[in-house]
Amino acid sequence: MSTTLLAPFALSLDLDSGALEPHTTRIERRLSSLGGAFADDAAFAALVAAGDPLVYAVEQYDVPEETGQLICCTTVIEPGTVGGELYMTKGHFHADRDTGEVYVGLRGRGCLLLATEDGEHAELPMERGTLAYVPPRWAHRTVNTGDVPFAFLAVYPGQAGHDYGAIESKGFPQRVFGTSGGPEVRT
Ligand code: M6P
Ligand code: ZN
Repeated sequence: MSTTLLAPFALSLDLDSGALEPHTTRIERRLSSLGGAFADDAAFAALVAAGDPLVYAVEQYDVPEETGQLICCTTVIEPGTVGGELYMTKGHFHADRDTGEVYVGLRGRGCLLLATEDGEHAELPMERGTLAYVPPRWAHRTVNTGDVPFAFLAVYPGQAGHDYGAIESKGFPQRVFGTSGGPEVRT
């Protein structure tokens, strides 16, 4: 099968906010869609009941999910905590494990959590200008470790796909909490 011949395009990426215009998809993830991700179930339930806050949004200009294409999207994670644990993305492996990803930090501060199926783990601090490489076979999740929205650009292969199942059942080996001394990664 040959790759779809697309017309070239250029988008406007706001380097200060992460807004991508135009975009064809915007996914907003509210806290209720992150069930089981945070350690403190009672704090989670109370925050969902009190208004179910927006945790993060992803904007993307869609291209076909096929080999050879590159998917570009931005993610903006709001500042906030659930029982002291900092707001984060769901996190995923790629369904096609043989695909990597590149992240570029745009705004705020974050931490990229990585983990393999064997339990190896790594944590990479991110800020504006950080280019972080997610090698194939590493699950990845981002955490907002600052006081303002944390925004970053992601580019990954069209055939990668998202596998959320393993993370939903096993989680990551590390959790990141906000403390008076700053963000603290606990394993
Ligand atoms: C980045 C990319 C996307 C991903 C998004 C949110 O922008 O890795 O593929 O969808 O972060 O992460 P998640 O899908 O784990 O919620
Ligand atoms: Zn990914």
